[in-house]
Amino acid sequence: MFKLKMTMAAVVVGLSLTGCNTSATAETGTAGSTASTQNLTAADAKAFLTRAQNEIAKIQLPAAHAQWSYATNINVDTQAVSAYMNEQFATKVAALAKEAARFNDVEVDADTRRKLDLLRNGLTMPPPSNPEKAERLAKIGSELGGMYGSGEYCRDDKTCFSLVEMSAEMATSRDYDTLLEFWEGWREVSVPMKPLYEEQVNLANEGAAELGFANVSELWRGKYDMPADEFPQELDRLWGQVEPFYEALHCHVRAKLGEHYGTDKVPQDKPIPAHLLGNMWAQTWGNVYDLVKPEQEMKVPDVTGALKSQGYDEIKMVKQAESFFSSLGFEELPDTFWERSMFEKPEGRDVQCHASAWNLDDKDDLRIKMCIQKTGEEFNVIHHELGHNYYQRAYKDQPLLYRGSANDGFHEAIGDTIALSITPKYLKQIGLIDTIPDASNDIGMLLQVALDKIAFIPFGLMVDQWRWKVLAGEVTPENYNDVWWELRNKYQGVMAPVDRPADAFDPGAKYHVPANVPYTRYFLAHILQFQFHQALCEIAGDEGPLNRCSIYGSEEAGTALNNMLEMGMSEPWQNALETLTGSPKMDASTIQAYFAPLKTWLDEQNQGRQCGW
Ligand code: X8Z
Ligand code: ZN
Repeated sequence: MFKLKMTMAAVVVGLSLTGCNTSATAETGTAGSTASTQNLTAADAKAFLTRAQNEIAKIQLPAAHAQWSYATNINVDTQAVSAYMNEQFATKVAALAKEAARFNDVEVDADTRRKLDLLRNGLTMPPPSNPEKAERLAKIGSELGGMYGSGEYCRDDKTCFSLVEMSAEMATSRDYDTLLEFWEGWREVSVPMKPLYEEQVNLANEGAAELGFANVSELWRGKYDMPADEFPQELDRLWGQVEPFYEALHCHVRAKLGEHYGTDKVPQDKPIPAHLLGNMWAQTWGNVYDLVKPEQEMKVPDVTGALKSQGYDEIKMVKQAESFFSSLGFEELPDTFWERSMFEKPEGRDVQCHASAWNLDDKDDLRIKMCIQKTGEEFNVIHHELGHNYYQRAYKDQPLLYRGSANDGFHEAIGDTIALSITPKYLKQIGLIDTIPDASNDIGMLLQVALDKIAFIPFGLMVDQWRWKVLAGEVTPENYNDVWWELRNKYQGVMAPVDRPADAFDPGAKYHVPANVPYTRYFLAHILQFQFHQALCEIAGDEGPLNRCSIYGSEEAGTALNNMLEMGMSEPWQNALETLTGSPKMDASTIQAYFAPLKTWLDEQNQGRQCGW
């Protein structure tokens, strides 16, 4: 759909602008009024949708180019143009969304109703119809994005560090104080975001109310082919399936970190200090594998080392990822992808390094934007981004309102699903390792995967637990930071390593908060990718355990995957899921099956330990 054409950045378009199409807004601003709905027919609805999609298509193209220019070159000029284009785009869509509401009581076929609904709830941060407010909302969106993208931490002696540099330190340093310095340092960037964020919430809630939503929280929760109020229970159900496993992992990791840093630094009855887990946000823990690995020697492929010793550069990493998709039967990426993508952090200008994938023209202008680091972790991110690109290309011939993923979790799951096939078997096939470790090494390999995938799940859940409360006005600015840490504690068992200053706005130090990218999608993706992987392994005829399966080279698996991708969002996500997996239900039991031997091992390790926090 329109907001998804750039996967992440499109969301930014969807949110940050406003528009000034005041006259359009004023004319159509009487959504649902009796006067405007009289005598409307199903044919009127279809005609309206044709016009709406044409109008959106026309404006989304220049908006996308403006957004790309800004994200790859942050300066005062690109910021002004992107804010303006975002404003135009969002105002247009908001006006059309109000027009769509005129058909609420008109009897129309299911396809027409679905498109009208998608139009109504398509924006992420809908602008109010008041043009000054719409303009302000767009400006705030661009400004917050710029503050994050150009953010850096400087020491008193004026040596400065980018997020990329600090992330590399967080991954590799084992020095408590260095980790703490960078952890605190990066969180200085978000302090000035707070008043802007607060203002943005209020403006977008005004826009949501004009569209008939109680608030933006309801709008966000309402995008899942089920009532908005039932969706959180669905998430609770899934989290309940994973929680015991997460607690076992947490218990083991805390014990091992306690051995390394001392139990005075890592108390064994409290949440884990957030700076010790190998990641700026403690969202993935794979980088501390060496501290928590089994005592018995285990061979776990060192992808970072292999990439280095084989002289992989950024382009070669992307080519290798492309070739996986090609082996499944997907067409190669176009020349323009290679010409226009940003693979490296350019010298001498600020850019938005947070990885994203784009389709600027909804046809073939596919690109990724990354500041690729030559690590195994980033090799996975490349697959993640290409998954977005192949999805975008698969649904490009759908009507504009159906150009998007079945639900947003699907978009985030595709590349990760492919990356789950980066198993020793595959690494040997492409020559990155020489021998496939035998089954006695599986616990090590499962632990490595779990540190990234299982550790992520509660983080993927808590970010929007916070935002939904904020967007619904249940949490007010005085409590933004405290509630953030309450949720970090509750779901992740992670705590701030030091008392946070009164003006801290720690949520703003996570990209998706200033960028307004909803986050529940990643929680869903972490459940879905295991379901997809299992289904594809079965289709590919790989009968080994799931953690050893690779679908590399299986055109049957590729075809099955493509059949789902091509549907875009033309049907409820439950149907898309059923198309690939045979079941319409999201289900974490595949995760339980995938990691079952590790769970047994963790439970043994944890015997005699006091778990929980
Ligand atoms: O933001 C991303 C992708 C782009 S959609 C790199 N991810 C989340 C994050 O980095 O926080 C992927 C997993 C979680
Ligand atoms: Zn993504």
